Amino acid sequence: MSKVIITAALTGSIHTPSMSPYLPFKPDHIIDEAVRCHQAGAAVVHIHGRDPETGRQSANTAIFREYMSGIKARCNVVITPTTGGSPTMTPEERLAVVSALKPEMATFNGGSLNFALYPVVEKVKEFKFEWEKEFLEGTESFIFPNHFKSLHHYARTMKEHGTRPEIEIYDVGQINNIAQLIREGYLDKPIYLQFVMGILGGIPATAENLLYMIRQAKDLIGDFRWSVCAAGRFQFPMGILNVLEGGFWRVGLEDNLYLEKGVLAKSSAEQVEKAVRIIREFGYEPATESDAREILKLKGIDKVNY
Ligand code: KMH
Ligand code: ZN
Repeated sequence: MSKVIITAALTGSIHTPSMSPYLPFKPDHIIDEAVRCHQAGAAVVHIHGRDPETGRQSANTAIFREYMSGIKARCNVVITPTTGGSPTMTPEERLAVVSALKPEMATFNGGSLNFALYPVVEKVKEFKFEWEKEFLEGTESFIFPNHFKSLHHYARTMKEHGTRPEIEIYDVGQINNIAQLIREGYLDKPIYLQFVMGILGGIPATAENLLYMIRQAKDLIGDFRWSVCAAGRFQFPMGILNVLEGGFWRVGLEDNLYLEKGVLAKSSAEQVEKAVRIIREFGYEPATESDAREILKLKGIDKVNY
C-alpha cells in the first residue's frame, strides 16, 4: 500500500485556547482549517465541537452541523466527528452527533481509562477563559467511561446509521475489547483502528509500544487498517514509523500544538504539509478522499444528514 490516509484533527478537547492562539474554536476558523488541511493533502478531518465564544468543549449537535455543512459546501473531505467528546460530557451527549448527522465515520473509543491533563496546568502562564483551569485540574479524578454496555450501544447506533467506527485504542488491552466486539458481531469489516499514544492514562508513545500494538492487533483481529496519533512531540516520529509499517497517520492541533521544537503550528495544515513532505521522501503518496472512502468502505457523502 503506497497510499497513506492523512487525517487532520483540527481542535480536539484536550488543548485549551490559552495554550495556543492558533487553536481554532470559532466555526469559520474550523471550517477554514478543514479546507486548508484538505488542500494540503488530508483525506479526512476529525472535529470536536467548541463553544464559539469561549472555546469550551461542546456536544451541541447544531454546532457540529454548522461545521460539517460548512465544510461540505467547500470540499469533499471525509469528516469524522468525535464521540469521545470531552471529560465533562455524558456518553449519551457524546453519541448524539451520530444520530443527528449520520456521518460517514465517527470515533469509537475502545475502552475506559484514566484521562489526565492536570500536569499541564502549571505550564500555562495565563488563562484567557475561566473554565480552562478548572477543566484541566478536574481531570485528576477523571475516568473516561467506555464499558462494554456502552460500547455495545455505540456500535449498534453507528451500524444503524451506516457510520464507520474509527476505533480509538489508547492501550494494548483495548485491542482485546475490540476482538470481543467483533466476535459478538457488533463491529464489521473493514476494522479501522486509531492508535492514540502518549495520553497520561494510556500507553506511552514509544516505537516498541507501537510495534507491539500492531502485532497484538494482527494476532487478535487479523485483518484491519490502522492509523496512529501521538501526543505532542511524538506526533512525527510515531507517524513516520507507522507509515513504514503500513499504517496511516493523523496530525493536527488536537494532538500537538507545535510544528517543531519551540515553534507553534499556525494551522493543522502546516503539520499536514510536513507529513506529506516526509511520506513523499519515502515513496508514498497521500490518499485522496476518494481513496479513503474506498479503503475504509465508507457509505459516501451523499448519505449523510448534513
Ligand atoms: N482526543 C484524543 C485523545 C475522540 O475524539 O473520540 C483521541 C480522540 C478520540 O480523538
Ligand atoms: Zn478527538
